[in-house]
Amino acid sequence: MASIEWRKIPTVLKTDEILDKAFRKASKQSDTVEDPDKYHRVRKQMNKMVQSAASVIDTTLIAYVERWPSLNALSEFDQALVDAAVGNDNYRKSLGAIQWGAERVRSIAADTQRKILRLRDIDGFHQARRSAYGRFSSIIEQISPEIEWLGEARDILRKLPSIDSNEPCIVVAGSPNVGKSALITSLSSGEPEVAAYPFTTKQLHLGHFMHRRRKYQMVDTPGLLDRPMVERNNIEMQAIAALENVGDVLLFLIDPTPEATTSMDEQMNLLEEVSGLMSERAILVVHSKSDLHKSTEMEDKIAISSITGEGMENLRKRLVEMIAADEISDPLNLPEDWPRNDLT
Ligand SMILES: Nc1nc2c(ncn2[C@@H]2O[C@H](COP(=O)(O)OP(=O)(O)OP(=O)(O)O)[C@@H](O)[C@H]2O)c(=O)[nH]1
Ligand SMILES: [Mg+2]
Repeated sequence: MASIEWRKIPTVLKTDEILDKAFRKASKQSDTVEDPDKYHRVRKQMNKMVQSAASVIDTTLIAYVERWPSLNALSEFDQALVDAAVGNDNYRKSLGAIQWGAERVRSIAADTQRKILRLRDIDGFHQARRSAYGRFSSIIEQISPEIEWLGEARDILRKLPSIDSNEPCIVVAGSPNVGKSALITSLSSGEPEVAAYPFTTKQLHLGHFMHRRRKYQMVDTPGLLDRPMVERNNIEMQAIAALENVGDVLLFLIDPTPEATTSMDEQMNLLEEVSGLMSERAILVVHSKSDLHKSTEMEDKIAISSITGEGMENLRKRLVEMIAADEISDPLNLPEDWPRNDLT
């Protein structure tokens, strides 16, 4: 599934801007009509105005429906994000209303064309044009709450992180202040992207490193795990559950220093809670801030420092191995050193 480029969603015009644009274009079009006979000229002009106004409105509205991704085509993670950010029901309802508006406008334009063909007087042509304009305005008026909603939703969705679900993704979790963001920054090639989660005021770090031409994405979970499970609201729970869909590996970071914001006991409780949520995901437990403590030489524990870089290469290697181990079961995704007879 391709990732959504929320940032590329075009601006949504205000309702009066849509109508202005349509009526302005229509007047210009009517000026292009040439016919020496006034009766025929007016008839053509009035019809042309209605058809071109309708076409502008229709194209504008349909462009929204088409440029906005259909929710069903989104990954579960993106669906959960959109739901948390703006509400999936509102999303569907608004796009549905806008599509309805476009269809109504098209059908009014077709009716008007037939009517103008039947009419026999200049006043009637003008009258039919005015009536069509009035109906266009009232259709747009009717869907104006949805158009306005779409404009606001765009501003929120633009700030969502874009995760490419075709590439591996590592979700970095842990108690507040353990060094999640610092780890992503340190492991990233280049500056990590900073996005905003809709459900917390905190900033979300999205970084990646490359290994054998694959992009390993890393995403932060700020503010999601700050509170005990029972106090978390629905949206946070949804977001946590969504993590299971996006991540190939959950990297759980523990700050073992005595200065840690959260006690070791509480951090272990959180690890247990999170393990319960991630029924299918591999979890890698990593100790942070190794520059501040003498890393206890536990055989399976990785200790890293985002400041000195200690343990980073080892961590990267482990992540790549864990993700690769997962993928051998996929016959289309052979490991790179897989022997191929057809090449020799
Ligand atoms: N000495 C040392 N300090 C670190 C290291 N990693 C992070 N820190 C410090 O720990 C603090 C928290 O780091 P962050 O990366 O913001 O932690 P976080 O887990 O993202 O915090 P939240 O987003 O608030 O949950 C900052 O003051 C960092 O400078 C490290 O490896 N060594
Ligand atoms: Mg952080």
